[in-house]
Parts: sequence; C-alpha cells; structure tokens
Amino acid sequence: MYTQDIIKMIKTNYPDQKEFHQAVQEVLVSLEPVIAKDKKYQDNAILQRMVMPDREIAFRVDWMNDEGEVQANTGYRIEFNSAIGPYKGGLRFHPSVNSGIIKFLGFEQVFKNSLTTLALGGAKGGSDFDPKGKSDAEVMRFCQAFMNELYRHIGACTDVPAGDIGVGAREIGYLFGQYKKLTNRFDGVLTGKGLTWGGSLARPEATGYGCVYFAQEMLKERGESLSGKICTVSGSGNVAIYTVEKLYHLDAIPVSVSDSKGTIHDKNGIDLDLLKEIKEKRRESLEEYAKIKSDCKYIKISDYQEGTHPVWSIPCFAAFPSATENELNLYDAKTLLQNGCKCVSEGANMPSTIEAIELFLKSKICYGPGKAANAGGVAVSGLEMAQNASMYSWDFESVDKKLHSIMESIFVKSSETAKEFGDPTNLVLGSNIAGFRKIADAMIDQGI
Ligand code: NDP
Ligand code: 2IT
Repeated sequence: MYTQDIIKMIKTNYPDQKEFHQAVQEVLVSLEPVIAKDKKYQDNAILQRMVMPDREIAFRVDWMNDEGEVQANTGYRIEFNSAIGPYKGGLRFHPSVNSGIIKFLGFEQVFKNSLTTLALGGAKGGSDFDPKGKSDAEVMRFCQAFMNELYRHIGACTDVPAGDIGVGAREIGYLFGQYKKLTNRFDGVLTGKGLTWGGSLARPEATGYGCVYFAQEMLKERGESLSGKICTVSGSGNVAIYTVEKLYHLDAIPVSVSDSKGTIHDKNGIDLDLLKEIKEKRRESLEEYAKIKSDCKYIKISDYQEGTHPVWSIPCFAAFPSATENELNLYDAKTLLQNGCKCVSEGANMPSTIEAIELFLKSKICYGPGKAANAGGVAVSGLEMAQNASMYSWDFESVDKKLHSIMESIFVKSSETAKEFGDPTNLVLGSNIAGFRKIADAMIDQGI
C-alpha cells in the first residue's frame, strides 16, 4: 500500500531517525482513508514530497565559554514545507537534539501550522547546546554564534523561527540582537520577542492557554467541564506553567508538575507563584519547590520505576503532557485510564507513544493530539507576525480572544473531518487529514 511503502522508505533511508519514523507513521496511517478516497494525492506523489523537507541546513557553531575555552556545537534549521506560507517553527536547545529530532518536529509543525487557519509553512531548528548551568554571557555568545550562520536562511517572509525547549525570551532577545547587527533590519524575523521590541502580548501564555482551551472544547461536546476537577500536568517550562495558570482560571485543580530531575505532587494544587519564581526567574530544579513546600510529595527521577513516569500514576480527570516526546507510554496510558482519566490534551510535541495513542483512541476518552492541542503557541506567533507587518500591536484581551477562537476552530475542523471519515471521536484522524488536505491541495495548485 502507498502509505506503507513511504513508511518503509523512511525507515530504510534514515535508519537512525526513530522519532521521525514514529511521527511519519502516526500521520501516514491516519491519512489512509483520504489517500484511498482521492486519487490525486498519489498521482501527484504528495506523500513522498511531504515526508521530505524542502531544505535541511546543518552548521557548526563555535563559541567561547566563561573559562575562555573554545566550544563547538551543531546547529540545524530544517525548512520542511512552504506550500501555505513562510517556514515557521521553533528552535530547540537541548543536548538530545540531532537531525532526526529536528526532522520529526519539523514534520509535525507542517500539519500543526496548517490547522491554525493562518498562512504558515513548517520548519524547526535548534542545537545540541545545553543552556542549563550556563551563564547569561555564555548563552549570549552561543546565540550570537548560532545567528551568525542562521541569519542568511531566515527572513520575515521566508522563515521565522521562535522558541521551543531551552529557547525562551532571553535566547530570542540575543538571537534578534545579533540578526539586527548582521542585517541592519528590524523586522518580524523571530517570534516570542520582548513586548517593547515587537513581541505580542499573550505569546508566552499561548501554548498552555490554548491547550486548555482545546481540552475545554473536547469536553464541552460531551457536556463536561474542567471546573472543580483534578488535573495533572508534566513539565514545568513555558507550556506547563501557563497550562497550570489557565486551569486555575477555569477553577480546575492542577496537582502536578515535573522536570528532568523529578516530579512534584502537590495535592492542594500547585503553587503557581512559587513555580514561576523557581523556573522562570531562578532557573532552578523542582527540588527547590519541594524544599519550600514541605507538605508536597517529590519523587526524584532516580526513584522512578523503570519504564514509567510517576506523574501519570496520580489519579486525575484530565492530563496535560507538557514536557517532551514519548513521556507517556502504554503503561502510563493504562494507569491513567484505570484511575478514571477522561481527557488528555497534549501540550508537548509527540508526548504519547504510538501504543499509548492507540489505547486512548480505543477507550474513546477525549484525546487531543499535540498537533491540534498545542497549536496555540504557533498561532499566536502568527498573530505576532501580523502585528509586526502592520506596525501595530493588539491588547492582551484581543490576542487571547483570537487564540480562543483559533483553538475552537481547530477543534471544529478536526472533529468535522473525523465525522466525515466515519470515526467521530478520532481527532488524530480528523486533525491529520484536515491539516494534510490544505497543504497537499496547495502543493498541487502550485505545480512541481
Ligand atoms: P521549556 O524548555 O520551557 O520546558 C521544558 C520542560 O520539560 C522543562 O520542565 C524540562 O525540565 C522538561 N524536559 C525537557 N526535556 C525533558 C526530558 N528529556 N525529560 C524530562 N523532562 C524534560 O520548553 P517548553 O515548555 O517550551 O516545551 C515543552 C514541550 O512543548 C516541548 O515538547 C515543545 O516542543 C512543546 N511545545 C512548545 C511550544 C512553545 O510555544 N514553547 C509550542 C508547542 C509545543 P528542566 O526544567 O529540568 O529542563
Ligand atoms: O512546537 C511549536 O509549535 C513551537 N515550539 C512554537 C513555534 C512557533 O513558531 O511559535
């Protein structure tokens, strides 16, 4: 079969890129009904072309640490697809970054951006540089060196990077400063900028808020709500923090967060101010949270049971995986369901394994795949681009309202498409097909 041939081709040609195989398999299997229904996609070799990035850029980044030692890292920008708009997607700085990770993220981004209703192509980039434990001066020198290579590939109408793991307001600031020095241009070439120099209100909040709005939409259709409900959140970075904040706005009770060193279970509800202080200001581990709030439970990563993530063993009504890929496996999914979980809304990219997703779909709980549920971040990045292009900025309420309505329309589109293909609760199928059609049709319109 056509889709299976493409999956096989990817596995043969790129044997080491496991996360990319996983992302391609998840999407292509769900596209089978639309490929079978409409011959034009196979006739135009759409799948071969969509799994292959338009352009893959890799470069060396030389920089100097505070001890005066020369360091070398690898930088990447993978420009995946520009059928419906300029390349758009974040930069990840994390030691686990390699070309397969950036490729899986870029591939996901293409479909996600298509769902936002905005004109955004898909890309991703980053480096194996680890910002953890580095001084501000070291991060600045790294960002400047990274931009010394990246600047020639990006542009407000060409390719617009933003943040992801390890890249937040501080890094975007240093990257933008260097871009401006190199090009003498002040334009919307990056999103997630500071508010006084072109950033959008509500961009820091957007992914977390959007992920909760998406959960609200899924639940509303079933006559349920988050109010008064126990919720679990993993991660404790940008996405997790603003997921926790929005859950409180809706009178839900977020009881967990986690990081690369451990998990916090605070059954009275996460102390949001303390979380922000530790993670956004002090850049410390959650161990510090546990020291200050001695009545909460802290599980160190060294005490995790092999192959499980303790955050998912906390009984909850709704779960919000917001840390990283494959952080929720089949065992975790079974545990969540056994404990009565009714909703999973993915803030992270590809946080659930394929087996976990299959179980969620079989159980018919509300399952919001990352491409749909976490699209609020890039959507508000698109709104930042619109504000930059018009030399104007909107107030918080206007941006938040637009974000809310974009999340609603992503849900409606995904849900209607799932119904059209006879599997009404399957938002994996619905969102992937909806995202796919827009891009594939644009590619066909534009010729080869
Ligand atoms: P941050 O860097 O702000 O936070 C990441 C969080 O996840 C941190 O708490 C970090 O722990 C934890 N984490 C990262 N890697 C691992 C790992 N391998 N094991 C355990 N914990 C880990 O990133 P974001 O919040 O921006 O990103 C979180 C997820 O959301 C990612 O999957 C990202 O791709 C996705 N996403 C982000 C968007 C955005 O707008 N920022 C938009 C859409 C999706 P520690 O604090 O110890 O480093
Ligand atoms: O995965 C993502 O959607 C992001 N990291 C945000 C991308 C963006 O361009 O805002």
